[in-house]
This record gives sequence, structure tokens and C-alpha cells, in this order.
Amino acid sequence: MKKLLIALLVLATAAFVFAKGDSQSGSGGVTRGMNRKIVMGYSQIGAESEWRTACTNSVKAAAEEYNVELIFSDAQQRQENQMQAIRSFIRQKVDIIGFTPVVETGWDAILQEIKDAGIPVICVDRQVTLAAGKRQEDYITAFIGSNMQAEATKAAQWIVNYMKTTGNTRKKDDGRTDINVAILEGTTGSGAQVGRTEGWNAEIAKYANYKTIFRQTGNFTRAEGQQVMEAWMKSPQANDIDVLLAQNDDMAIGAIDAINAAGKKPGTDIIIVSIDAVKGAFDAMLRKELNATIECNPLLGPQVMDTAVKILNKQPITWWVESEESQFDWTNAEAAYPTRQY
Ligand code: GZL
Repeated sequence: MKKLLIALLVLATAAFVFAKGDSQSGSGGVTRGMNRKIVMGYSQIGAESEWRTACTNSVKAAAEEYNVELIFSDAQQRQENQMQAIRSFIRQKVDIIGFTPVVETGWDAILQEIKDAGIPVICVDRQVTLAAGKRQEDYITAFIGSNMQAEATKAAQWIVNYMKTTGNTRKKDDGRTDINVAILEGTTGSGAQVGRTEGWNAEIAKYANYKTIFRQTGNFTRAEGQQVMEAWMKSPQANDIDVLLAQNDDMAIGAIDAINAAGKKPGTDIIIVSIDAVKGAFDAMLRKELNATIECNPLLGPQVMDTAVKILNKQPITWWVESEESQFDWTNAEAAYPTRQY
């Protein structure tokens, strides 16, 4: 009897393992919404920030969820690596290509190669700028990402409102009306840096008392944001900085370390607003070291896969569906934190 029970247990376990293995290979069957499994080549720019990591994780998780075979390439922030990866995707005859252009320009030739190969392409997160007379829509099947100008407009509006009420403690002390701004820009020439610079400049130009006294790229990384801020805090104008705009949270967090090291109080002596709304920004807001962050949604994976299926099924799509985004500061960060997903 005992031997029979052991035999039955062994058989049951074997059946389960086979089924599980089968269900996995079975999931090799078809992509959700398709009658076959599609192959997507995806060129990601790198892993420079919390935001980028969240975006990559979202794309990979969504590929699993949709049962899309994902050929994923990390370009280490180098455009030439993206070109190589995309040419490899073309050679492999993938069904569809997804890519985040590290910078806006230099894509005309490769987009023509993709078009000649008859492969649809989804641009994710950052946009491209093509040669004069060329339309993105004629080379890129769909764009999925945020409105970078709008994010920076929100940042400028938040700063102006805040400095009118509580933020400008210095104005009371020394009667100055000018508000001096330092700006940490993202990767030079990237769609995020170009768009956020345009959005901020256009909005802040409405207020003559805002003066930009520092502007430099921190390349969207914490380390470079810290290095640049350290240099500014050692400069003769260190004490003139009223506001810091960081074009992403990682640079703001690095700058906060530098401001603390210089013996000043981030969030009080220097009012800081950044963009992304990653968890690190919420931690800094709860420490009262970051004043506000404007959300930029990295959880684009599901939209990428859904759009890919629609394109390959020749269903109608909207070329750009702008991400829905919020903003956070000391009035709502604590309540929002527990449900944040990145
Ligand atoms: C914005 C994205 C930017 C983020 C940074 O959509 O391209 O790149 O703001 C990231 O954190 O590095």
C-alpha cells in the first residue's frame, strides 16, 4: 500500500511539472490578441535613472503578460549602439521595433531602413526630430510617451505660485525681488531635455523677476547632478541661488546631497522642483528636502504591447496618446506615497 501511495505521489508530481513546463512552452503559443507569437526588437537607451529602470521593467513585464518574444537591447546611452541593435532587428526580420531615441536627431537614415524593410516602429518615451520637410508620422507608426513641454510648464507654474506665497524667505530678509534660478538639464539633445527646456523657458519668461544664473547638464544621473551642484555651491554666486529646477528626480537627489554638504538646507534655503515622481523623490519630499516633483509616467509597457498588437492586426490607432500625469509636493506626497508603483 505504502509503495502504491509513493508511486501515485511521484506520478502526480511528474504530471504537475510537465503541465507547468507545458503551460510555459504553451505560452510560447500566441501573443494576446493575435493568432501567432510576435517578435519585438526593443532598443532601450540604458539604465541612467530610477525612471529608466521602471520603464524597462514595465516593457519586459508587459511582454511577458502579452506573450511577446522580446529581443531587448541596452544601448548604454550610445546612439551608435541603438543603430546596431535596430539593424540587427531588421536582419532578424522582427515583426515590430520599439525604441527610445537617446537624442532627438540622427535617426533619418535608420528610420528609412526600417521603412524599406516594411517593419512598423513604435517610438517610446522620447521623440525624434527629422530633417526639414519630413514628418515623424511618415516614418514612425506610433509614439508613446509624455508631453515634456507640459511637464516643465507645470514645474514653472508650481515654482511661481510657491515663491509668491511661502518659498521666498530671502525676499523678506533682503528685499530683493529677483528670483535666481539654477537649472540642471537632462541629456543634451534628448527629447526630454529639449522639451522641458522649451516648456520651462516659455512659461518663466512671463515673469521678468526670474533670472537664470546657472544652467548645465547633469545627464539625468544622480552622480552628475551632485557634481554640478557641488561646483555651483563653491562658486561666488552660491548664495544667490533661490530655486533649483532639475529636469529629473535623480539629478535633484544628487544636488540635495551637494547642498547639504555645503551646509545649506535644501527645500528651505534653495527651493527645489524636479520631474519624474519616482520613489526617491517622495523620500526627499517627506524629508522636506525636495519641494515638488512633476510626474512623468514610465509605466509604458502595457500601452506599447497593446499598440503593437493593434498595429500588426491593422486596427486603427491614435498616433500619440499622451500619458496622464499628476504632480506632488508637501501637501499630497505623504498620502500618495503608499500607492506609488515606481
Ligand atoms: C522622460 C525620460 C527621462 C526621465 C529621466 O520621459 O526620457 O529620461 O525624466 C530619464 O529620469 O533618464
